[in-house]
Amino acid sequence: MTEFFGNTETLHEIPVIRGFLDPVQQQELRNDLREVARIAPPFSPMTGWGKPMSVQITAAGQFCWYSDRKGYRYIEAHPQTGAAFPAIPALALAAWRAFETRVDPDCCLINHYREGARMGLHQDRDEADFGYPVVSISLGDPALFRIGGVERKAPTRSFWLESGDVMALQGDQRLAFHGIDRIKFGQSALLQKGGRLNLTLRRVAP
Ligand code: MD6
Ligand code: FE
Repeated sequence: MTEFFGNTETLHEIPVIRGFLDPVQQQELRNDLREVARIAPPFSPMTGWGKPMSVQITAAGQFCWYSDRKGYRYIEAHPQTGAAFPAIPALALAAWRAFETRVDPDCCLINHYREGARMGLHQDRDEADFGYPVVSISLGDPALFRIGGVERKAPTRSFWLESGDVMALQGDQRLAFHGIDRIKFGQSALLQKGGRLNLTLRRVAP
């Protein structure tokens, strides 16, 4: 049985478990994700205005989020290989279960931030049931996370997410706008070439 440490704090009303994954668990999950990336190579989806996103994405589980000229949607086969996505790593499932025990996630979206990558303010609203949380795991370099309200113009606040931290958007915050302003590239030695991995666990199907 794996044991988890870490302290839950509530940052601006967002539950964050600092150090949910200890350094050895972070390495184990990183190794599992290397295998996921070998089977399902990361790609850069197109934004709504025809520019590729600065993050590269891939997924584990049944579904992967996808975007092209036709819009946003979840897909069940890799856009280049046509293969199904690999199984969700055990440590990622453990992070989900810290917040939601009724059902397991069917999507673990993996975002890779290289130097200078960011993610604009967005809502996660392509899933069937907003009663389930979206649970996030951070690995590698620290990232400045920004979150506002359910309306784009609501005021925002920011905090840093570090390697091993787990947090969730749930309840009233499930549809809050959020994004990543920047990462501190080169701070962490977890990833060979530096940068940051963010995993978001979701329930896409009802
Ligand atoms: C990131 N996170 O941390 C981007 N979405 O790189 C997200 O977009 C996110 O952290 C839904 C719930 C939690 C998140
Ligand atoms: Fe998101």
